[in-house]
Amino acid sequence: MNLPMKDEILKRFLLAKDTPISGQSLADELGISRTAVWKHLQTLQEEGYVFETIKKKGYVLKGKPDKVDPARITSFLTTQRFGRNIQYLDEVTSTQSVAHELAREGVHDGTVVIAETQTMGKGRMARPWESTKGKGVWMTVVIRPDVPPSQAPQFTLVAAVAIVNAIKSVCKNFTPTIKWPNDILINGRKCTGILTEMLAEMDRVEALLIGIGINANQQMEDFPPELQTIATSLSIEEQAEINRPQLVAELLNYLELYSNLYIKEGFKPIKALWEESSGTIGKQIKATTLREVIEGKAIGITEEGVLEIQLDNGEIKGVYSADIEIM
Ligand code: BT5
Repeated sequence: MNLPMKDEILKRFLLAKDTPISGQSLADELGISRTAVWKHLQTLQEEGYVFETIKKKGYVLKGKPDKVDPARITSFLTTQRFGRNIQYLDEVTSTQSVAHELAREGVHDGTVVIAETQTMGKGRMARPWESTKGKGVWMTVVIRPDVPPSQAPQFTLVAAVAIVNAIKSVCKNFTPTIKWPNDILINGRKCTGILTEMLAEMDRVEALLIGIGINANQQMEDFPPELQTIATSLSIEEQAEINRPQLVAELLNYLELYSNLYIKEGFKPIKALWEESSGTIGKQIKATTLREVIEGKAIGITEEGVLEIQLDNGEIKGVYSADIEIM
């Protein structure tokens, strides 16, 4: 697959390591003008790549945009509220815990907590979440929608749709799919998990904490053995380095767009977007809930985001939360 010209240039610098590459040789090799080469280098610099000029020899790539610091994220943001307040931490137990504290202190809708690594990253039901340092997106977005607690699970689906679109805007070599309710898969392997937690009163959500973990730049050996058969990263699938700040910003751009859409028009438009990217609907599945194991065909989600499974005897069961195995 042909890469965009800017990425072709970047790839050559990554391969050349410390050997300088001249603007003229790039222009000749790629069949473009030296001015065009220079413009692409400018764009790469704006994205956080650092080039050193070596007299009479050319350029060497000296730095990559490898931190998810707020300045880099903000340079790609188009939002009004989401990501306009970012708490950036090098190491944290879990971004969810920090977000809980901030939410209780009353931070604004769209506040983000993001870290380079988590020492106690968590999935649903306190399962551990592997958060390799500097390689993924480990973040929590605090949102404050004016909805009853019963609608909170729908925000996992809003987030899933936003994540799929953000991934599609930075990766071109594959199509991610959503596995109900909270996983994003690439070719059957998990690249993203979502954990939605809530601070609420009886009839009103005070804050939703949308925890998102995306494997961005891990290579297979970065994963512990037990994940090597079930997990993947965007970089492995795209065969390129992922610009994490750009990915985070795209995600926040889409998350604001879709939560606004949800607040304005309800779940219906989100449901349609979700179904377009679903890898669950139409499949034979096994759903393990806290109470039972249900096997059947996933036939759709309801207006509430509940998964409907048709059993062999024709009966339809609705599932609010479960672990899904696609058969
Ligand atoms: C999830 O739970 O998938 C939700 C993960 C949410 C993580 C984010 S990171 C930022 C924020 N802060 C946190 O502390 N958490 C959130 P669940 O569906 O229960 O899946 C958990 C299972 O996924 C584990 O039992 C492993 O089998 C697998 N797993 C763990 N780490 C993984 C990784 N990096 N990539 C793929 N699979 C992983």
